[in-house]
Amino acid sequence: MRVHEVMARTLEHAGVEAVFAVMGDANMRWLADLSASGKVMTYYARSEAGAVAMADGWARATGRTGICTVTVGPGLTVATTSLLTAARHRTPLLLIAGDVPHRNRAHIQYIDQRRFVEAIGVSVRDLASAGSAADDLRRALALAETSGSPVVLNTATNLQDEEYPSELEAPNAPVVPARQRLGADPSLVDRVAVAMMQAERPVIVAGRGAVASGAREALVSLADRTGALLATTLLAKGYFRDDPHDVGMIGLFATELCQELVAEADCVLVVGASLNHYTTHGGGLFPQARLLRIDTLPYAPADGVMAAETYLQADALTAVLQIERATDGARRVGYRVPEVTSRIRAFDPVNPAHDRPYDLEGLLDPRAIMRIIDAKLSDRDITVIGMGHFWWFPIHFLRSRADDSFIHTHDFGAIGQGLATGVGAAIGRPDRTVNVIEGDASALMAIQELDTAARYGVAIRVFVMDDAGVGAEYHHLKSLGLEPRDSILRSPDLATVAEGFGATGIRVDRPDAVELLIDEHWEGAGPRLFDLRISREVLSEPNRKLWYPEVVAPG
Ligand SMILES: Cc1ncc(C[n+]2csc(CCOP(=O)(O)OP(=O)(O)O)c2C)c(N)n1
Ligand SMILES: [Mg+2]
Repeated sequence: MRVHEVMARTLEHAGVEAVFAVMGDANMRWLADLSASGKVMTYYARSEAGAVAMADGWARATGRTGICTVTVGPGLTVATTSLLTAARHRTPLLLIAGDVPHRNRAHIQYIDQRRFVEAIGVSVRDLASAGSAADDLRRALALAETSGSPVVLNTATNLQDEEYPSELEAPNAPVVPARQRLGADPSLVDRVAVAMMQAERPVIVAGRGAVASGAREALVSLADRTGALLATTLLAKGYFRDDPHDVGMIGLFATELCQELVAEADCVLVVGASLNHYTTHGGGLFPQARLLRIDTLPYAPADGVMAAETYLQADALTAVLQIERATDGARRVGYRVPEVTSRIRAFDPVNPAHDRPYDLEGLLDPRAIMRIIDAKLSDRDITVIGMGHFWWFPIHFLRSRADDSFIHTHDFGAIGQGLATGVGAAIGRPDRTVNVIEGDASALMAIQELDTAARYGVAIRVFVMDDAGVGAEYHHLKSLGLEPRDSILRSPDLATVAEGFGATGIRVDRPDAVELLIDEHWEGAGPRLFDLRISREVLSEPNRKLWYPEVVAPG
């Protein structure tokens, strides 16, 4: 048996379900082997950036390790931005890259792939020899899974062509043992419990690590005991939905009420969130608070982020249960005084009465569109959100219905990641419906993946917030007093473009027809792209705060 066949069989033995690929000379052999036995579904994307983003979306939506493959050299370089997005998100992902034969530097597609991948901070392994091929592949898979991050495996074509020197046997035990929950050091747990019980105005902030750990009930119970208010980061948006003490998201997307209350906190317990410049308002989010943190990762001080007084390196659920056991059994009012609870109850962040008026010049109002979509979403929907000026609209106006209602793609600050991530998520979760919300410039960076969605009959809704231009730059230039003209770019007829790919394209440009058109194509086979011709004038509130800090209250 040749090594390329060993690679295919090893993936099958590992229970791999889906591989996202762009075929090239350096990965075609084992892809052909996979196809011949038909045990693993292979999805061919239209660009390597798309293939990797699809594997990332698949992994995020299924909670499993995403598998993708690209050919040597340019295959890998085209994939880079998506690989970095997955790395920043810490998505478990294996990227099997072809590599030139015999490290031949004269090969036109040669780059030092190891150094290239190392330079972007991603783990890299090589297929070392024909005899170690199965082990090398298994180890790379296990590393992706246990590190919870992407791994690139370079596979030189000369090795793929060699004869495997022994019989290939399926492993008789799982390659990776079951995940474990690590508890916190009891002496540190006591410190956190005492700090929380002493606090007058405690706040608990949950991040994606809390969600992954299933810590909601334990956090609500600890908050009830300590009188804490509940908040989340963007990645855990809506985790405490329906709780009367939920103040929503901290950071760039926080509401005025959340910002005011969190700013007054005297003790903040952050659970499963890495805290960055954006979540902490450049480090100044809770100036008076003692900061306590729980995270599975080793403590890593970040620039501009306040230091934690106590840091528990532990699983969120396990540590929170430990903290509650260590409290003295008393129940405290804490931050839940009547004045605060009634302010939270009375606050409606999406009340249309608070919408600022704009001259829309006959175009659509992005806020109105979001309200229409929000009314139609259910707990079966997963919504993938890109980044750009438009992203505040879905983030602010769409409510979460389930802990996994949203997938965000801004991890590396790259636009253009939403569409392919959404296609991968939809392939991974046929039991759910995936919606993608992208900007026009972002959608056009990956529009060819609509073809992938159409080819595989992926029933996905793509909403393009089409302001005919790079809206983020339009508003930023204006705020700097500079000419915004160059940020305006005519949009092509995206509905016709979609039809060309075999998708359904719906141009939505009349305010009175929005609801009807969205309704008509809400359900359907294959991808549907809604080209929503919105006004670029409606400024997002976070951008207003960033760029026009002197304008505060809505009006
Ligand atoms: C790959 C990449 N290129 C460029 C940028 C800079 N950038 C940030 S937001 C943005 C505008 C995106 O336009 P669009 O998708 O139409 O969304 P809008 O801002 O118009 O709502 C751009 C170009 C980036 N972040 N990433
Ligand atoms: Mg735009």
